[in-house]
Amino acid sequence: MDINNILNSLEAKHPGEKEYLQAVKEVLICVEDVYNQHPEFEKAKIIERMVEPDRIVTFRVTWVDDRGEVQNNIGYRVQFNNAIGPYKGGIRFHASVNLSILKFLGFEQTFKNALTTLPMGGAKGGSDFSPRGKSDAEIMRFCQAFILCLWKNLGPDRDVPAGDIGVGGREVGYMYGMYKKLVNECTGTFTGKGLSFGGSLVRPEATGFGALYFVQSMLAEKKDSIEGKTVAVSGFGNVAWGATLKATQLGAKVVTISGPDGYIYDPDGISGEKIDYMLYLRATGEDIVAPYAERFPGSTFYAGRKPWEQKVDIALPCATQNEVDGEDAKMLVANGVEIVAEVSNMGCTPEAIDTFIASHTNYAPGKAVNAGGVATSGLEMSQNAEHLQWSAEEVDKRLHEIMRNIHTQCVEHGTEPDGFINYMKGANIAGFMKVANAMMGQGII
Ligand code: 2IT
Repeated sequence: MDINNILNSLEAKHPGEKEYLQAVKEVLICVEDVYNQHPEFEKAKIIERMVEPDRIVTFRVTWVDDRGEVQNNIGYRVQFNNAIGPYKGGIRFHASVNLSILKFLGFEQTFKNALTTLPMGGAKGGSDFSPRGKSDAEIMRFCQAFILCLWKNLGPDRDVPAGDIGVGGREVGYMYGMYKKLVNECTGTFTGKGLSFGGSLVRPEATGFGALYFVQSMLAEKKDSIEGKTVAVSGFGNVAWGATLKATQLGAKVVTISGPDGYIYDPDGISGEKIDYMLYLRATGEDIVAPYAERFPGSTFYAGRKPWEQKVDIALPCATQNEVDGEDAKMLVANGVEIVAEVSNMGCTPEAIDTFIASHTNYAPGKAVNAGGVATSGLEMSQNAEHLQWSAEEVDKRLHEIMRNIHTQCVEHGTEPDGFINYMKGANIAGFMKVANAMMGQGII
């Protein structure tokens, strides 16, 4: 495989799609050696087929705001790859959403879902609609308008969306409600649904919980444990909340959270009612963390800064792509960080990853660390298909097993001759091999 050739021709076809090209480049570099050991992959043009989405649906979403004004947004669904199972992946509502971002997310989702061992293909969707400052009625009208444009492409064995940034239980409920009305079937075509209409216990917590189970495995591999460690978390949404809750339960101390306005440093640890306060902050819809410092004396708000300047044992990026850059990584390493586990998708820039790997810092990529979210979505699909609801213990036990299994796959494929575990390489090779083999088995399609 000639990586530069493939990347150059992709760039010529999709100029300016920088996040997508970044995600593809990371995977190609990691899988180059194993790919070259399989001439049959080259013959079947597996890489060339894998890097292009199967299908992209783009549509205009028109809705009316509370002032009676007509609003237009762009909606997308990128159905990336269904070699392993139905298209599966979240929906993101954020002003920054564009095709490059959704293609990178759909591409990553394909390998992440393969790592879960559950039968799910990869997809992602969303809109440049910004939920910030919108009323509940506006959110509902937008969700309904979005689904009116997309519903024909969805189905329990075709494409199953879920939440992502800007899409939580409320938005999934509104979208699923409209979907159900249109198809007149209760097949559970969304995951992350409310508990009373087919949702799974533990799904809201699952991304953060799964990430901490993964971190526990990383520490166990080093004969260490999480108890007493200090943790920097970024973000303050659903994922940051679940991660903070589980880290605290396991005896670690979370000292930061962040928002677009800056970050909070709380040396006493973010525990108890402070964790609940994150939900309150999110529910205000203002997208700021500054009020935390007024509410909890002893904590400090640093405007316009990122938490990576604090000295911590574990860094958990839980906000968005490329939130840890080369400079942040240097600061973390200089301060002796032991583990960097991406909970956001592609949370670290390539420069940051190079810094971690060069210093032999244990860095693990989002597609392994945050796979507990979509894995639990897979468990929600199973429950819907058998028309049953499992107990929280049952779901949590399976989530724990899945995360341990993903860690094992990373160690198996990512351990270097000197014993250093390159989790990025391990996750990419393990995910790639599963998707490649599934594609090979189904012929040239
Ligand atoms: O990035 C992700 O894995 C998600 N947003 C969750 C996707 C899902 O289908 O649960």
